[in-house]
Amino acid sequence: MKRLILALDVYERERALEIAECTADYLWAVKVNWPLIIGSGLGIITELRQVTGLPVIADLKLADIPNTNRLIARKVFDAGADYIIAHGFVGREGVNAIMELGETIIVVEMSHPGAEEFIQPATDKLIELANELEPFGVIAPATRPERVAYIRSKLKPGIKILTPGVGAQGGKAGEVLKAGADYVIVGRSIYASENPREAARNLHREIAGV
Ligand code: O7E
Repeated sequence: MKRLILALDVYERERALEIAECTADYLWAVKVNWPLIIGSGLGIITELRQVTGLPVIADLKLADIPNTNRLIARKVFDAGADYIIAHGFVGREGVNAIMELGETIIVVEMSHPGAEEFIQPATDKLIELANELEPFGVIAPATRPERVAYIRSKLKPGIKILTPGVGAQGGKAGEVLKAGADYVIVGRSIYASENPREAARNLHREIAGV
């Protein structure tokens, strides 16, 4: 089973397509964030699907009023995104507006040190929100495997846990998968390496060995 998600945080269309194509064999999905959408336009989502045949996750971390979330999500799903990532702290209506249009992933905790300031104190409530709405998955920090284990223990079975923070931010794929993550999200350790295909293959092997 493939459990690796590529965080394709480059600006340039050509480079993005090249990296996605050469790593696709080892990926479950490709995640696009604002850098690539700003650099290459929304059409990159359609192109990535065509080139890789993989699901595309639009990591927009939507955090707006329901109507604006809906307006954005409609265009992004129309462009071919399979999943959209949203913040839950705006309240259930904001998340629901996206879930009515397609598969959604809710952030319950983030991977950077600053996540301890505002997000971590709200994690329990965000887990409750996820358990109520039953999205495809939630985002949890690969940099804190003990928090992933905690989130897994509180989260309804069936809701997937996707974890960014492996590699450049210090997280280890093996540790976080053992803690209960379903997928790991990796950016710089793949796209900024000299040989992205080899980097993805090595991660894929590490994951397969768990
Ligand atoms: O550190 P890297 O280069 O491996 O990239 C990690 C990617 O995951 C990058 O796109 C970043 O924006 C994203 N991310 C985190 O690093 N930490 C988080 O807490 C959340 C995300 C993320 O994927 O957001 C989903 C909401």
